[in-house]
Amino acid sequence: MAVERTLMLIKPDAVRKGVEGKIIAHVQEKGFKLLALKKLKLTKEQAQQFYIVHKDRPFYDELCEFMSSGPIVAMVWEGENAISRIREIMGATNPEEAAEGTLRKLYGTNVGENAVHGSDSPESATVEIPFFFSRLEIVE
Ligand code: 3AN
Repeated sequence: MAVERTLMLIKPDAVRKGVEGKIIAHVQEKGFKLLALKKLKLTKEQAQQFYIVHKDRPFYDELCEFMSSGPIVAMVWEGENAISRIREIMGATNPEEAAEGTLRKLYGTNVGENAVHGSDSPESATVEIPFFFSRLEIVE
């Protein structure tokens, strides 16, 4: 078991639904520690940069349009195996296929607008955390 840090985003669909507090409480109740949190709105260019690994996928433009369509909440969470465990708590990409009780099942809209993002590997977390937070903003 390793203590890890992961970046999580509450996407514009979930912010529009007003479920930010429920999502934060859900992750806290699973035993993770919140180290950083902010609400912000990405420009389309910033969304393109954040999702650059998906640039060749057919949904890239739609994804960046959506992610810049309204405010999001960015968070850093810490805990044992936080990266894979928070992905489990989030559920499958498509909310219709996500397991009962997962965040995407509870709060997702559709496969593109699926309520939350979580880093998918230690390498991703290492890039994604500093995309949103400076070292001084991450409080243990
Ligand atoms: P995950 O976020 O579950 O790791 P990825 O990495 O396959 O999923 O996709 C990144 C993001 O791209 C998803 N969270 C979702 O918002 C969007 N996305 C994935 N598949 C589709 C699709 N078929 N159509 C539209 N958007 C998609």
